[in-house]
Amino acid sequence: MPLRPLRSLARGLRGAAGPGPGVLLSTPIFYANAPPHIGHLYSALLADALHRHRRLRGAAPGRLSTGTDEHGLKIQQAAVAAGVSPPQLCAQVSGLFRQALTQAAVSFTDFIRTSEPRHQRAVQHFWAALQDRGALYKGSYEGWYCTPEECFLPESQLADRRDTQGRMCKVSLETGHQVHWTKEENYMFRLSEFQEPLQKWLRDNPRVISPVPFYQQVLHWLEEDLPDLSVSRERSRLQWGIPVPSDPTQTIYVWVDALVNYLSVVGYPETHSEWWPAAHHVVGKDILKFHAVYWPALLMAAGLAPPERICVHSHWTVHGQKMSKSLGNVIDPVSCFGKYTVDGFRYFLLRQGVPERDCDYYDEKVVKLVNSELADALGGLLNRSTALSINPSNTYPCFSESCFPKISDYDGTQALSRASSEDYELVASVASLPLQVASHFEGFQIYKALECIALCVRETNGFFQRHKPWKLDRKDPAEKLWLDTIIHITLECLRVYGTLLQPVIPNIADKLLSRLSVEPEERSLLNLTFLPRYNGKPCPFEGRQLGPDTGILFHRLEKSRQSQMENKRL
Ligand code: ME8
Repeated sequence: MPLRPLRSLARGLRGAAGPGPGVLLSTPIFYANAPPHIGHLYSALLADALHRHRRLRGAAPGRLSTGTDEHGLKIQQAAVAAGVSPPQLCAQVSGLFRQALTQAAVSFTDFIRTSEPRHQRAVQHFWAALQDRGALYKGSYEGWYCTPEECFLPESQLADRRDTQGRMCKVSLETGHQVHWTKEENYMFRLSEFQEPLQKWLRDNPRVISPVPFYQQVLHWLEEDLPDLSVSRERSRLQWGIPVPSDPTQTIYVWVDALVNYLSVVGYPETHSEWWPAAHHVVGKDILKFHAVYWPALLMAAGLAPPERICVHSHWTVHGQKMSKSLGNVIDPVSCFGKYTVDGFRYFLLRQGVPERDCDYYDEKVVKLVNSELADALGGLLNRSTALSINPSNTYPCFSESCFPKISDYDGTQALSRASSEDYELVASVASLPLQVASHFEGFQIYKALECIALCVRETNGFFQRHKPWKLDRKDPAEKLWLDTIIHITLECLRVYGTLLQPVIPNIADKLLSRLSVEPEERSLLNLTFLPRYNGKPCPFEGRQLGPDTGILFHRLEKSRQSQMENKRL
């Protein structure tokens, strides 16, 4: 049976995913015109899990930035509609985002609001750098402007529709939002000059955009025409924004303003070089062009390097439909925390969300997944393996080499050996799990990491079930050795799962590791050695008293009343 040597595990972890320099991880900054929904939360959770995983791997301290995008016509109009001033609307909505992300245990180190003076300074400095380097010119611009998307759209991205009064109008093909003909004097950015430098940047850095289909999509865009970009609006039309430094009749385009947030958080223009360009942006596919075409070009034009990495994810739909205020199907994350707990909901989004494709949300799916994987499989395993009936001393029991000899030493003659080939397979799977998980995190495939862990949890339940430790007689010395070995292996597996799950379900992982009496300094991914006794090394946990919290790890969720009723109606 091919087995991976367990010894190489720690070395492998250090090599493939060991300590690295600190990076700035970022979420998009969210428009402050409406409260957060689960799509925003998903972006933030992906970034948070990556940030926590890096920290556990012993990388130099990094940063995780998030915040709110507060300028532009969209916000100006939303404030008018709400009967409040733009600053009032922004303060209120920004507070909701901060609260929801904090409640979700997103471990952000920076929260930026684009209305802050530090950001205004950074944007104006960035603008001046573009101007000094000849990247801007004044021109007359006309085209179809889509306010909800805050950009001009070419004819190829438009369709003809009738509005609510039956009049013909033009709408964005992708979002269905109405566009308006706009003609004005603007500052233009020489984007067209960056077509080749952008292509070269992508060719030289094939891993800069993940997953691969999005990388290819950007390369494809760069084969098409790349016209110059309008980067300001007339102040008479847009007052809620940062003025162009040398021309108070113009307001800086909201996307230039917003993208510079990634520099403002690291102290541009003074201290950014401590971090830049070690920036990893997590973004939704809807804003890929802004991050993978406009942003790197703007940076190059201002004399800075493009970001190191762009991690792109697709969208959540709800019952197969796009989430929208008008459809009334927007899912509020805070109510989800109430229904499924913070960790339950974090687990669901990260386990089910696949960056390459859109994912559909419905309540029953959350209940089913979280009950089966967190309550039954993981919680059940902990509960069964720590039950006082089979482990009355409530300690981490000892491993016996004679019951579970190392495969290379095993000649089939040891009388006490009770291990089967499936057991050795389990040990091999769990031994290789930390490396697998690290490589899935590296590849921005957190859902795959969770899939691998869930599979191992299932295998461990199978191991426990197969050997029925509750039937072994603790008074018989030979049986006791085997009983303790079964529990030892199970707790070792649980220790690995708890350690690996910390970036995704920090509260549950903490409870699990505390129950196993794993100290905070023993929870790093760097020193994670599974089942050292199997390799003839001492196990620091053997004989330790288990933690005092014997409560249920995760309570099964009830199906919500509403979804029960919906099911009956179907
Ligand atoms: O675009 N599913 O802000 P925004 C998954 N302010 N993720 C979703 C989603 C969905 N259904 N809907 C939104 C903006 N998102 C700009 C960004 S950055 C310099 C400026 C996530 O409030 C996804 O990450 O519209 C998307 O890119 C982001 O929220 C857009 O948020």
